[in-house]
Amino acid sequence: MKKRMMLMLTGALAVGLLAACGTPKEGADGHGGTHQGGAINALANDNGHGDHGGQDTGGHAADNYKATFTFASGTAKASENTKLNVQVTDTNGKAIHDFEWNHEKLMHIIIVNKDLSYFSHIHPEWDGKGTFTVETSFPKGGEYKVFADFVPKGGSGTTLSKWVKVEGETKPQEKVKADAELVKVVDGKEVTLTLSSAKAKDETTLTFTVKDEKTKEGIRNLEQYLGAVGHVVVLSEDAEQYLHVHPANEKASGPAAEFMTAFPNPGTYKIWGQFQHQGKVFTVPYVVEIQ
Ligand SMILES: [Cu+2]
Repeated sequence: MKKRMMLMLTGALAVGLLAACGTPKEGADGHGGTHQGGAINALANDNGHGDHGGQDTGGHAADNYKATFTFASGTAKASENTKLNVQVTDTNGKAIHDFEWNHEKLMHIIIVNKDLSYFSHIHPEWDGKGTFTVETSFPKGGEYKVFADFVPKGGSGTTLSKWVKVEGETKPQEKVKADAELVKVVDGKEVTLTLSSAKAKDETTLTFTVKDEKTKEGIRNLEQYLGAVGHVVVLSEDAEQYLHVHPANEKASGPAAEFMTAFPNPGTYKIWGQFQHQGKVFTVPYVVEIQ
């Protein structure tokens, strides 16, 4: 709420504001940060091609935005409900109040922990005065990355992010390891992921095929989730690259759900597919190796 309500900034990120025009190695989310008046800011240079890949680096200063992430209580503690506030400004500090509806929401927030074993996709409320707010809780102490995904009015898809620190007992970090098999069972569904290419920079189709776990019948009545057949998030293993993914056919209803993306570089990526069936959203995670 107030600037003095500050978040802890991780050492690795206390490197100053990085995202001026075109900083290729920094990826989509302009994760450079600085302590400014006690709040944490993220600066975006992601514009113009927000729907394709995380290599959105060609931003111009005039198109850049900044997000400030704060916890209403000042700090966040593990297992406690915490109010997260997000404010968006242009790079001159002027508050942005107009956002486009995007996949049925004004803002999407994704939160992951350092080893990507934790994933949360939530939607904050807009207070009409400059602040998005959402209540959340973190399972353990440690570092989390918060991504805010939005479309400023007249602008294009923008993703801003920040590592935040949560107080409390931490859990040992595990390596993000590629899955031997891209078949997962979640909530009674068997979901298989196939990639049309495992090569960086290729326009790649991710196909999720959803079957009933027991009968192995394809599920043909997937419901619309956020205005499409599903929602997919892709992050590089260090969470520095947030890939934009869009459905190939929004109106599909299964058993196959196809999404388009492009992996910017070789490496390990985690993919979360989210689908809705019989009123319930289920999330299927995969880890893939891209050449
Ligand atoms: Cu969302």
